[in-house]
Amino acid sequence: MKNLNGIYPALPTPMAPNGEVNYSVLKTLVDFEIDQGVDGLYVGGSTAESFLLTEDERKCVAETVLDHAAGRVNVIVHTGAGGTDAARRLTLHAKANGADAISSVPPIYFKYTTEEVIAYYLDLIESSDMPLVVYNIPAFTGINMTQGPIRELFKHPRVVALKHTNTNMYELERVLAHNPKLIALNGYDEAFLSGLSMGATGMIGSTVNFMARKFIILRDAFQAGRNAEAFRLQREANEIIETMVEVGVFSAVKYAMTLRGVDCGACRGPFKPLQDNDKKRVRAILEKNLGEAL
Ligand code: MN9
Repeated sequence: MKNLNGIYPALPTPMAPNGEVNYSVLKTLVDFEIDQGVDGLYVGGSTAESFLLTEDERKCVAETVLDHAAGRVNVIVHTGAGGTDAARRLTLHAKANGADAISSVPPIYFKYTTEEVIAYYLDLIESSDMPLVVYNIPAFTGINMTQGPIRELFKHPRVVALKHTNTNMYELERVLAHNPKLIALNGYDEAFLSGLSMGATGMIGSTVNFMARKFIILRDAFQAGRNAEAFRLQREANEIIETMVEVGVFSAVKYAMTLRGVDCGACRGPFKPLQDNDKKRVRAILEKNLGEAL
C-alpha cells in the first residue's frame, strides 16, 4: 500500500463561463500542482463543489485527474455521496481508474445512527478493498468522527488516514494515540501548525492550491524544530486565509488560481460569484503575502 502522507491540494473544479466543467483547465491545474512539489492530489472534495456536481461529472473529473497525473503523485478520490449506492459506484469507478485511496465524509442530510454510519463506510471498504481516508468535517456534516463510539472505525485495517477538518486538536491526538498507524492529514489550513503539533504529518487543503510551497516549507521547518519560522509562515498564510474565508473560500481559491494563470472560473450556485470589491481584497492580500509568486 502507498504511503499517503504529504501535502495535498484539495482541487477545485474549474468551470467555463457557461457553468460547465472545464476539463482542459483541470489538466493544466494538475500540472501546476505537481510542479509546485505537492505529494498528491485530493479530488472531488468540498473545494471541488462535489455536492454541486452530477455523478457523471464527478466520475469524469476523477478520470481526468487520474489519467493526467499518470502516477506522478498520489491521488485520493473523495467518493462520499448522499447515499451508499452512489458512494459505492463512485468508489468502484475510482478504483477502476487507478486511485491510490478513496475518501468519504459520513452520509449527509438524514440523521443516521452510529451503526448506520459505520455500515456505510464498511460497504465502501468491503466492496472495493480500497484504502480509506475518513473525511471528518463536523461543521458541514453534523457528525464528529473523532468523538465517541464511532471512533471504532479507525481500528479497521483499511482505514489508513484521517482528514481532520476540525480545530479540536485534543481529539486528533487521542485518535492517533489509540491508532498509532493512522496517518492524520490536517484539514483546516489555518490550523496546520496546530495539527502538526498534535500529530498530523500532512495536510489536505483548498489554499494549498496556490501556496503549496509555503505549506511545504512550514512542515519542513516544524519537523526540523524551527518553530519560530513555522509560526511565521502560518501567520503569513492566515493573513490570506482570513480574507478568503470572509469573501467565500471556494470562490476565492478559484480566483487566486486564476491570478496564478489557471482560470478556474466561478463556483456553482447557490454560491455567489465574487464581487469586484471581493476580488480587489483577495488580490491585495495575495500581492502583499505571496509577492512575486503571483
Ligand atoms: O479541504 C478545506 N475545507 C473546507 C479543506 O473548505 C471545508 C480547507 O482548506 C478550508 O477551505 C480552509 C479555509 O477554512 O482551511
